[in-house]
Amino acid sequence: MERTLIIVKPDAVQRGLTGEIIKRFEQRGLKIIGIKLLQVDRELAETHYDVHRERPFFAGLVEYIISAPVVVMALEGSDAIAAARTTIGATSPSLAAAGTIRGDYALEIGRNLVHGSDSVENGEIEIANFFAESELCGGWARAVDSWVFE
Ligand code: D4T
Repeated sequence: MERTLIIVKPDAVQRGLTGEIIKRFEQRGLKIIGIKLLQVDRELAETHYDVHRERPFFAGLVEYIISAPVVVMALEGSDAIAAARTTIGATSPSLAAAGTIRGDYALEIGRNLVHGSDSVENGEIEIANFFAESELCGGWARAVDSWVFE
C-alpha cells in the first residue's frame, strides 16, 4: 500500500469545494488515514515547497498556501500516488482533462486547488511534515476493503 499527502488548498476551502474534493478521493477507493484543517505557517510552507525554492513562482506559492486554512489528508491505497494524481489532473488546470478536479473546477496554475505527493518517498516525507504519528489511523480496516483491494 502507498500513502499520499493531499492538500485541499486555500482557494478550494474558500470556494466551498472541500467536500467535493474529499468525495472524489473517497469514491476512487482511497482510504483516509488522517485529516485535519489547519493554517499552514511560513516555515512549513517553505519546507513543503523546498524543491521549488529557486523558481520564480516560489514566493507567490508560499504566500498562496499560507493565505487561508487548508485541509490536509493522508490517503492510503494501492498505487495511491498515481491514483490521486490522475484524480487531481495536470498541474496547469487549463491543460487538465475534464473529469479531473482541476479540469472541472480550476483555470490557473497558481489557483490549482489541490496538491498530491509525486512519489512514494515524498508521500512519506510530506505526511510526516504535516501529521504527528498519533494523528494517523494507519491500521484501520474498512468493511469494503476486500471490494476495493484484491
Ligand atoms: P502540487 O505540488 O501543488 O501538487 O503541484 P504539482 O505537483 O502538480 O506541480 P509542481 O510540483 O510542478 O508545482 C508545485 C506548485 O507550484 C505551482 N506552480 C508551478 C506555479 O505557480 N507556477 C508554475 O510555473 C509551476 C510549474 C503550482 C503547483
